[in-house]
Amino acid sequence: MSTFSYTLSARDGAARTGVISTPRGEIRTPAFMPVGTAATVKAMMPASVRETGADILLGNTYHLMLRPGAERIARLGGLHKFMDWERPILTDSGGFQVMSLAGLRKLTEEGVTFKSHIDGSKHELTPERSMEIQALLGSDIVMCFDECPALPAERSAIEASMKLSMRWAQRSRDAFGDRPGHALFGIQQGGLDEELRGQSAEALRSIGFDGYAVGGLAVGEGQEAMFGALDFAPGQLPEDKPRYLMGVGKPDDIVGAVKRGIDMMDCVLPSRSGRTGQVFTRRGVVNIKNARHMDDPRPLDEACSCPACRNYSRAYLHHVFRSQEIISSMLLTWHNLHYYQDLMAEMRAAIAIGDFAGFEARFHAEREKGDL
Ligand code: PRF
Ligand code: ZN
Repeated sequence: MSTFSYTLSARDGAARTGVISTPRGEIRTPAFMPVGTAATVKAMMPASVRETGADILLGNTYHLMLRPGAERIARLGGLHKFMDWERPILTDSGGFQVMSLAGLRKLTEEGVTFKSHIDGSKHELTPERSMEIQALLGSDIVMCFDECPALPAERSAIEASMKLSMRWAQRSRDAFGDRPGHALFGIQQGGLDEELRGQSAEALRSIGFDGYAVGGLAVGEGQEAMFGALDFAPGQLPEDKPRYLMGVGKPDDIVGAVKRGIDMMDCVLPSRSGRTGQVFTRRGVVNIKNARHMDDPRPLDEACSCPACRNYSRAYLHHVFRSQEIISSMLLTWHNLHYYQDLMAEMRAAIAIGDFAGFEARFHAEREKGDL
């Protein structure tokens, strides 16, 4: 059985392109991972998600442990079979979602106890239980159990939280054990502070992981501050392992992150926005709800080859959105995911030929033209 590996094939400045090989298939990097929180990428069939160009999906420990339960998914043959996605799945470890979604919660050295946002029932997550749940799900890329404050926060709070997450990273490593073909990623914390980020990176490197995430960003600091941290954070992590920026972001965030050395990203934005009528195009954001689309025979994005753009007018998409037809969520989500995957493919191609600067200039120039 082949195991997990990362091959870097080209770099352009700090930007990199390569391939992560797993027993369930290859992940071309930079990669965007659509979010399939509840064992579905909402409004999309798995084969359609694949058609947009996705190599890997993200799933969530927090949601799946609460409903339908990790043991149940394991009895039913694991998450891949359960949701009919046979390619790689990365699962987040739950701590971040507990802190942002759960009701009453209590954080201790041991882990976190919390009340479910679904029915108020009481649960506990620890590094050990998170590793157990992610193994029950059959996740290909398992994330360490971590925790982070929203920004802005006191340096002392960021430091204490980072150090706790590093102790949890060691416990995650110990509990994960040796699982050929499955990877465990560490998560760097430390807010916007270069020294704390450096200490966190050092702690993770000395434990040793198959990949490294930059956590604790996109938590209220704004793009400029996030880019400021990304000017040093990826460079503190091992070069020969994938680097994953968690929970990012808008198309321009993604371009800026790749430019600074990030290889993987995930975000609910393209799928969630598809359901609220917000559409990402090469000319910027379009709101399909707007009355100006009512008589418009043109596609959403002239350069897009997704079914929403190939087969339908803006007038139709406006109509089904206004009528709250289910196909509206399906088509807009498909388009948004397709747009994100095209963006990743364009960046991979640009890095491969050493023209990321040219790509970036065209990306911004097209957006500046605006829609219409
Ligand atoms: N840690 C984990 N998941 C996350 C984050 C984190 O810091 C973020 C921060 N943007 C999103 N998702 N485990
Ligand atoms: Zn499209």
